[in-house]
Amino acid sequence: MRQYLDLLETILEKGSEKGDRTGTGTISRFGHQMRFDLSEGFPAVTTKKLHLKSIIHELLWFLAGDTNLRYLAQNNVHIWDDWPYRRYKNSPDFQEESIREFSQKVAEDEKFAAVWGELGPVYGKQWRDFSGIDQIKWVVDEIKYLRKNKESPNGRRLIVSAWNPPEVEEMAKAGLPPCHTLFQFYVNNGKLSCQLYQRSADVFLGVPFNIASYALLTMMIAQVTGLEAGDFVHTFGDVHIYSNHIEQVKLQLSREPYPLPAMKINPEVKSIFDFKFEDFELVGYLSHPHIKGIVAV
Ligand code: UFP
Repeated sequence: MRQYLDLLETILEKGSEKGDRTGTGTISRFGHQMRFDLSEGFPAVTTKKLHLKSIIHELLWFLAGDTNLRYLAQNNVHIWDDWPYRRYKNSPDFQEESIREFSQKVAEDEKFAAVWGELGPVYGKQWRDFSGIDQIKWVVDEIKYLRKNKESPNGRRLIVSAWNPPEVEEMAKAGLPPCHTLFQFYVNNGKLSCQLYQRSADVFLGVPFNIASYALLTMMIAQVTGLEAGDFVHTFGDVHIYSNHIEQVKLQLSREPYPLPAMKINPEVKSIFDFKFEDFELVGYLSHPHIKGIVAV
């Protein structure tokens, strides 16, 4: 997958040093765009191993409108643990648990999860209930409607926004204000394309997940609206490499990418809300080994 390696190279060559909220330090650049033609294969990064299981569970969790860590903890997905753990650690309830013990407690103890696993009005809330609007249901219905009524003026208004200004502060408390801020669908020639605007992007750790997640979402929505998957266009605001990921990035740049795998989705599923973990199969995924990196919290 050249596009991802090109992005890494562009930041190393043209980016400049920039401090950040976490105090880690980054090399950053403002504005970038990648395009993936989903008919050419599933855009899974191959220059390190991608943990697709977490991506699928997280996406199903968003689509379910869930904002509590519990479902993720019960499915052994740990990508959101750092933020609620930090909140718990700074509270009087903290009993010296490790982050894994914290996650286990969230999985097993419903009451504990209700207090410490709640992330606030993050993606799931905004996607399914943005001030009372179910944006996912709306966008799917609108795309279906468009297919039948080609002159519909809403064909350029197929937008889902996770950025809800009055709730941004609340999202920041236990989780993060949305990084994938807004996405738009585009229907043409029987194909469904999607463009994401990502306001802030950790290119080593976050971006491989973000690409796969939105590519998958585009394929799922294409399936339930009877369209082919077109392009996934990934547009960035502050796109950065953390200073403690530089070695990992250079290692990736030294690796030769493998051909892209294919994503198989159970064709029986007809509603965007009916997908299950077992409905997805990544076929032919070859990758270089996993590379460790510390997440900036
Ligand atoms: N980040 C991503 N992708 C995500 C996500 C977070 O790259 O899906 F949730 C990174 C971007 C940034 C940090 O490095 O997390 C968020 O920090 P801030 O809110 O200060 O931009």
